[in-house]
Amino acid sequence: MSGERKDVSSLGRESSWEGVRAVVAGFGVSGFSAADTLTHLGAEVIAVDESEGDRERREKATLLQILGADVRLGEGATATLPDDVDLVVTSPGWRPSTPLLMQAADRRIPVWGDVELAWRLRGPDAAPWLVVTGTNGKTTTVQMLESILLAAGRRARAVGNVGTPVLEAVMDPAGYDVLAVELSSFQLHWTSSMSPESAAVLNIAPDHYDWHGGAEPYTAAKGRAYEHVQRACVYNVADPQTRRLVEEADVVEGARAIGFTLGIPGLSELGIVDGLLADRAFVENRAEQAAELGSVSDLYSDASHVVANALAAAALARAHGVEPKAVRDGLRTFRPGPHRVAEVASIGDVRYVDDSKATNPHAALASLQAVPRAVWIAGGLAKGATFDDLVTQARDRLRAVVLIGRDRAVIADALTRHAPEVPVLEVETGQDDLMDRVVEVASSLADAGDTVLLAPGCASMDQFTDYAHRGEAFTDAVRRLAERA
Ligand code: UMA
Repeated sequence: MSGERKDVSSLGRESSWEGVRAVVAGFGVSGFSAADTLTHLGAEVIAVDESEGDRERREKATLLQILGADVRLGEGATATLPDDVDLVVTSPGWRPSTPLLMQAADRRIPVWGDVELAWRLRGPDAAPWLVVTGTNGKTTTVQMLESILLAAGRRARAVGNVGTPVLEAVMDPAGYDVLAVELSSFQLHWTSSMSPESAAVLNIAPDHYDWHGGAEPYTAAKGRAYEHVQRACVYNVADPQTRRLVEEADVVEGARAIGFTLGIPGLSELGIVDGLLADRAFVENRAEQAAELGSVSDLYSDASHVVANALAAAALARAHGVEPKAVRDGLRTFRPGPHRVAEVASIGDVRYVDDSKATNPHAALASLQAVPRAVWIAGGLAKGATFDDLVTQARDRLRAVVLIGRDRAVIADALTRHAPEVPVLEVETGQDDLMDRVVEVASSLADAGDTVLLAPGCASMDQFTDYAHRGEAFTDAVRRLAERA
């Protein structure tokens, strides 16, 4: 190794990045945005990814190479950290135990996530961040929040884990008034200097333990959302862990703790009174008054997790200064994205519902609790989670279970332990017509009034590209079944 390492700790948007040698780990959505931004700032960028990827990725690589970056794609490209590196910017999917990141730790090279880089590159009049995290509901919540902010006339955008990298919004020359930022536990793990205007942790349940190494580090990563919050730390009254994280956070003097509850709100809380969303936190006379933020019937669903998400989004918007009317209008016009409790068809008195987005047991349980009786389709990659709680709580709603995917035995074992009376059928992996077979088996087990529910409680990548691909395969198979019926 040669050359003295450059200190990157105080570099921002206006600094000179010339001569800074930065390795970008991963060339997916966030890796490209990081490599592109750093190249434009004048850094010497080496982007590495273990996979060559598709044509689009190779075209992006060519583009960056023309701009002067060194893009190394394919097997072996990520094995060794190059010499003379000043900074590593990692993609969220990379585990801290990945050899390249371990080498960076051994050599005491700073490792930032793309979100940390984005925070450091905000301009002097940058848009404040309203951060949303939690095991489930964060994408829906951040999109509800975006809808409210737009209804209030703000130039706002939902960014982060929802799909658009935060860096893209931060570097956008047109700028925004405010950003609704969804952050995953992976992104939070690599974030340290962020100081959001407000932040909400919606709930905490087992997920991604394989990445973080257990419950404690996973929860701690979620808690980072509250660090350095300026105005409001929004927590879930029904989930004491979220409140504890607020209490443990080092916030800016004057920041408030704001609860949301499905019950009647106390002081400094948002909640429900006679079917109305009520704010007892951001009103003049909190002791005696509440502001009405619309009605539960305005929401696209009255399922309890949807109401809870709406209250959290409303709390962040109210902390930002949004008027009650805009909260109501934004929530009323909001519709969720596909594969989130989406009704696909009704065939002979049986409903078919696609909740492929339910990628952990907590989300799958919320889905099961919204139907009286289900033929439940589950399985995939369990990510270290267990299903005992889910089966115990949902047992009485299960007509039957159809299991798919690599970790299906984890669910089968929990069913044997806690619901031995429920019929369980396993559909072998690796079949071309997997979802046709699954839907056929599920429909043969369903009675009139039942719901065939795809809420896998697992990630999809053992059999599908992602949860959307899995949901589309299910939807297509149900449509084919409807045509035959
Ligand atoms: N890679 C390696 N070596 C590794 C691991 C990954 O080379 O050891 C490469 C892969 O080949 C791939 C790239 O790194 O090309 C992937 O990076 P990534 O997995 O971090 O994915 P991105 O494309 O950068 O997308 C990420 C988020 N992905 C994950 O957190 C896994 C996206 O969230 C997010 O939308 C995007 O940044 C923009 O911020 C997706 C997600 O599944 C939707 N999130 C998880 C969830 O919601 O449960 C957390």
